[in-house]
Amino acid sequence: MELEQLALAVHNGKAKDVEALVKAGLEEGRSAQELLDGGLLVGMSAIGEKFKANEVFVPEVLIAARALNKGTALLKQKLVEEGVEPIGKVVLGTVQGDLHDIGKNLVKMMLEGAGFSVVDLGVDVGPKKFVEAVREHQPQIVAMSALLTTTMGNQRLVVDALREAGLRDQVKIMVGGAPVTQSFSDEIGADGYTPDAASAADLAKTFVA
Ligand code: B1M
Repeated sequence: MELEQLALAVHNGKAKDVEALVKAGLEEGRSAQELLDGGLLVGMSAIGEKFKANEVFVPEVLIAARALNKGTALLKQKLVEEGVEPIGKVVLGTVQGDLHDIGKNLVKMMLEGAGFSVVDLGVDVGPKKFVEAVREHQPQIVAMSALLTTTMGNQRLVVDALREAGLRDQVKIMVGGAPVTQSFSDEIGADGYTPDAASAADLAKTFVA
């Protein structure tokens, strides 16, 4: 099998092809790392770029992510055996009072597609839970999503709670969601904002580079 075929299968959301190609690659003696970096993540990154450019939309990304997950599930054990480390850890959640999770889930997929491990706290996550998760998981990055003008302010509460807990300087804080802007991010003391999920993964990479 060729790595390009594997990347294309992820890009096109062909989960069964991804499964077959990963199995074939492993049988040919390729490392899990090679299949991940040279195939699966290349395909996911390509779909992310197209999503950013509005050339594909949410359904295509979800289908590609499903195909990616098929591949990573097959590689998981091998990756552990090969000692492959994720490039960083992110604690992610939709803030308190907010139940929207489609965008957050896309951010999660893009982050995982970029090689991060993600601790997903779900929706309606209060400042205390973010603080506890940072203590427990020691991530490099905290990422928050908010879809309502009435909940975006709760991102500030998380920044403040992390500061009060003495954890602010240990993490980079990223914010996003439809009503959020760069100036809002600056105002609440976050480290970065991006308008879409693919650029969120790009920004996260700069934080661990
Ligand atoms: Co609600 N909703 N909703 N809703 N909903 C909106 C957001 C709204 C704009 C609709 C409208 O009135 N036109 C409006 C908000 C108005 C405002 O505050 N300005 C609204 C409202 C008012 C409400 C309720 C209050 C309605 C009611 O009950 N009266 C209620 C609130 C519930 C609550 O949260 N407490 C509510 C409920 C719901 C549903 C449960 C029915 C459902 C959510 C289902 C779910 O998420 N599982 C829902 C939906 C689906 C929407 C719309 C239609 C779509 C949102 C969405 O998923 N978009 C939305 C209207 C719209 O946008 N057309 C609307 C697709 C998603 C991919 O985009 O999440 O923006 P988004 O993510 C983007 C970027 O923002 C970015 O990346 C993604 C793209 O790449 N991004 C990040 C997101 N997080 C990021 C984090 C980052 C970086 C980028 O870094 C960390």
